[in-house]
Amino acid sequence: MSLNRRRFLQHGGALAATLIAGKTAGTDLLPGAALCRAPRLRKAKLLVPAGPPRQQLNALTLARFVDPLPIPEVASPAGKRADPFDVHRQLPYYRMSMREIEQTVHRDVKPTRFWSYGNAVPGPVMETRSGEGLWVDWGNALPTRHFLPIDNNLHGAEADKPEVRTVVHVHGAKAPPVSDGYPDAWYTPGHSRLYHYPNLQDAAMLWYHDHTMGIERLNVYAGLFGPFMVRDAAEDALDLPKGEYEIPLTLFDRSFDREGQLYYPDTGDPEAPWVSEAVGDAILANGKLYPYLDVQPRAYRLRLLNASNGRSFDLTLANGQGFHQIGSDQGLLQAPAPLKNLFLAPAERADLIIDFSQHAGQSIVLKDHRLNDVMQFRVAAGKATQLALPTHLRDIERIAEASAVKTRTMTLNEYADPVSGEITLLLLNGKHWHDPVTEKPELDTVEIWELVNLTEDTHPIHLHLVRFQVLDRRSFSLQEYRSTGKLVYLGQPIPPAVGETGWKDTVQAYQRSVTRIIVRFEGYAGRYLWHCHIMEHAGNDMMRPMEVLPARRKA
Ligand SMILES: [Cu+2]
Repeated sequence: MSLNRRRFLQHGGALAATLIAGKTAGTDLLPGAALCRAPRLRKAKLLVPAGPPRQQLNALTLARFVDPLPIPEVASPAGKRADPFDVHRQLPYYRMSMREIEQTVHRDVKPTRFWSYGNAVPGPVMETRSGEGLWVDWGNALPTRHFLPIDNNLHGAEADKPEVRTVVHVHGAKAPPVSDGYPDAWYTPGHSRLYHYPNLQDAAMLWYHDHTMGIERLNVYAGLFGPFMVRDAAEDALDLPKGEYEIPLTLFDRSFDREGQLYYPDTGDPEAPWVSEAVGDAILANGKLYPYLDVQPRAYRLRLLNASNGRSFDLTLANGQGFHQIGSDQGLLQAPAPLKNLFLAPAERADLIIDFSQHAGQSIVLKDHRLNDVMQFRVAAGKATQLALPTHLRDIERIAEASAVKTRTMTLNEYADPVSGEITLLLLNGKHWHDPVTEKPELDTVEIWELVNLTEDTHPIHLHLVRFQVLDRRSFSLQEYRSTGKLVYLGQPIPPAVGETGWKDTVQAYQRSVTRIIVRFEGYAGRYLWHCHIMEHAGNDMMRPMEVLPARRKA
C-alpha cells in the first residue's frame, strides 16, 4: 500500500523517495548556532482546491472583539457505575454523544457545521480528581457521510472502510490500553464504547479528541475535541485563582468559506486529497473568532490548549506585559516561570497566571506571533486585587539518566516527490504504522529516547500512557549524517526551556536536532502508540505502535 508510490507514478514514474531534508538543506547552520533556542515555524500554506471555485473567507477582514469568549460547560454525569477494580465503590458515569451541530464562530459569519461531543466546539469540560476514576460512554451519533476530504490512499482510510468512524483518546491520560482509544478500535454511527479512566495521576489539563485511523485529522478538524481537567490536593493547597477566575482556553485554527463552512485544504486531486499541513487563517478561542473576555483587575489562571491540527502558537500580550507559566502538559512546574511569550505546539498545554491588577480600565490583546489578534481582555475599572503567587508549586523529581535501562535512537523522516517537492510521506525511524512493533519498553523501567529529526520542521512528538522529562536538544550536521550516517554535533546540548522543566507528554522535536527525553513507563502493560501530533503527519504515516511489556518479576 503506497501512497507515495502512487503519487510518484502520477508525477512521471520516479520511484525513489528523496529525503526532503537532504534535498532542501542548503542552509546548514553555523557550528554553535543557537538552533535550539526557538523552533522554526512551519510555513503557512493555504492550498486552493481545483474544481468548482469555493471562495475562501478572509478571516483577517472580520471585525475584532465583537463576541464574548464562550466558556465551555462542565460535563455532568448521567449516573454511577461500579469501579472495575473495587465493586464496592461507585464512580461517576458520563454519556458523551458525538453529533453534528451548528455553531456561530463570529457575529458576521453564517453558522458553521461542526461535529461535537456536546452542544459546542470545544466539547464540555470533563472535571475529575486524581485517584477518582470515572466512566465515559462515548457514543457516535454522527451522520454516515463525512463532509471533509477523505484520502483513500492513506493507511486505514481505504475505500472499503465506512466513511464515518470514531474512537476517542484522552491525551495525557494514564489509562488502561482497552480505554486508551487505539486508532484501529474505531466504530461507526449508532455505536458507542464504554471507557474507564482511573485518573491515577497528578492534577493536569488533559484533553480528549478523536484518534481514528486514517481520518483523525478530519474528525478533529470537524470539531471532535474538548478539555479534561484532573485536580488534586497539591494543587488545591496553592489557592490558585479558581471558579470564574480560572479560564479553560482552547485555541485552534481553521479556514472557512464565504458561507461560513469549514474549509479543509486539499491537493485539488479528489483521488489523493491529502496535504502535509492544514494551517488556517482563522484562530478560534473556545470556538469564537477574535472574542473578548471581561475580566477584573486581578490575577487569572488560563488553562491553554493548542488543539490545532498543525499550527503552533507564539503568544504575547500586545501591551508588552509578561505572565507566569505555572504548569505544562502533565501538571504544575516546580516554580512559576516568568515569560514574555509562550510557544505552544499542537497538543501542548500551558497553565498561565496573567495578572491584570495593574491594568484596570484597559483593554489588552492576546496576539499570535506578535501579529494575529487572538482575543481581547477588557479589564474592569475599580479596585485591584493582588495575588501572592506561591514561589514553590510542586516537587518535581528529576529522573536520573543513570536509571535508564535502554537508550533508543529514532529518526524523524519526511519524503518528498522529487518533481513537485511536496511531502508525500512521513515516518518514524523509517517505519510505517503497520510494520511490526519495535518499541517494547518494560513496565516500571526507565528509557531515554533520542529523537533524531532529519527534517526541516519541528514535530511535536507524543507518547501515550506516560509522562516524561525533556533532557536536552543538540543540533547536528545533516550533511554529515546523510553521507556517513554519523551524528556529528554542531554545538553543546541545550537544556529545556523553563516551561518544559516539568512533566511533559508532548515534546517539540526541533528540526535537524536530537531531542532527548527520559521516560519511566508506568501504569499499564499493553498496546499503545507514539506519534507526531501534527495530525496530517500522523495520518501519513508518522505514527508507530508501542507495546509496554509486563514488568519482570524481581529475583
Ligand atoms: Cu510531524
